[in-house]
Amino acid sequence: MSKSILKDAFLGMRRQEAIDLVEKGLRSGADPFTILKECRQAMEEVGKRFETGEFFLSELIYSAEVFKAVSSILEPDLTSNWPGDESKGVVVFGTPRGDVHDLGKNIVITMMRAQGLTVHDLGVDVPPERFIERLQETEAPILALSALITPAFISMRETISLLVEEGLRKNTLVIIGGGVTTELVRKEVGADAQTLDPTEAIKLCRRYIPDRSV
Ligand code: B12
Repeated sequence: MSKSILKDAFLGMRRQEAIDLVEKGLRSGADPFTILKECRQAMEEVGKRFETGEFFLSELIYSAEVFKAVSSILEPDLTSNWPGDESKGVVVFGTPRGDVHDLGKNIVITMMRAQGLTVHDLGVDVPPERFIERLQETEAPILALSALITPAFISMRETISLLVEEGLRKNTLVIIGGGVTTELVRKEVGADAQTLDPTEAIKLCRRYIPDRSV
């Protein structure tokens, strides 16, 4: 499947065409992870056009609908091609206060669950206290935070500060992701790891879990 055709369907807000292209791509053996990456890049372009004023909020909202439709088609393939693994683990996951973006978070959660991780999804706009409460209730060793807007960095930092205050920081792996995050952001907010790649995130969790359980 040509990358630009799929991107054009996203940018043209042609939901059905995007669905057809993804279905056709999967049928012809295209890598689902590559298709996901192309969709993400298309969404990035939607964001850029929104920033420049070429697109409005309506396009931002509709592109999310296109993405949701496409990701539900991709999900079975994204979650079925992994080698089996014994390690199980518990993750508390959410989008921090001030941010309501959840498309990327939901994809990562689907993939984590398919890999045997138990994920407590707290949803979006989650205040720091709720993350801490849930970590205490579940004794989860991993906290995953997704951020798509820069104000969410402040909430991430507040959440991590609260982890420190509550004495949980040392025993919690904090992993962040989402379009606006970078290695620099990781350092600034005090997280342990940052990635945009769900596969990498699952590997990080797996590497961490056996260490904590012994
Ligand atoms: C769709 C969209 C929306 C939708 C969101 C719908 C939804 N249910 O999520 C709606 C319309 C609601 C929306 C609202 C707004 N948005 Co918006 N939105 C986007 C857009 C176009 C796409 C985001 C997306 O879903 N991408 C696709 C997913 C799959 O990618 P992803 O989230 O990055 O996830 C991948 C990885 O990062 C990773 N990942 C994600 N989370 C995590 C977490 C962990 C732990 C790990 C390991 C990995 C991981 O997994 C995914 C794998 O592919 C982006 C543009 C962009 N550059 O991303 C703007 C963007 C994020 N939005 C933006 C803005 C400004 C807004 C609004 C303020 C607009 C407004 N004026 O109201 C509001 C903010 C509302 C709020 N308080 O949060 C800006 C943010 C700018 C900034 N730096 O702060 C962007 C960058 C657009 C832009 N360039 O201006 N938006």
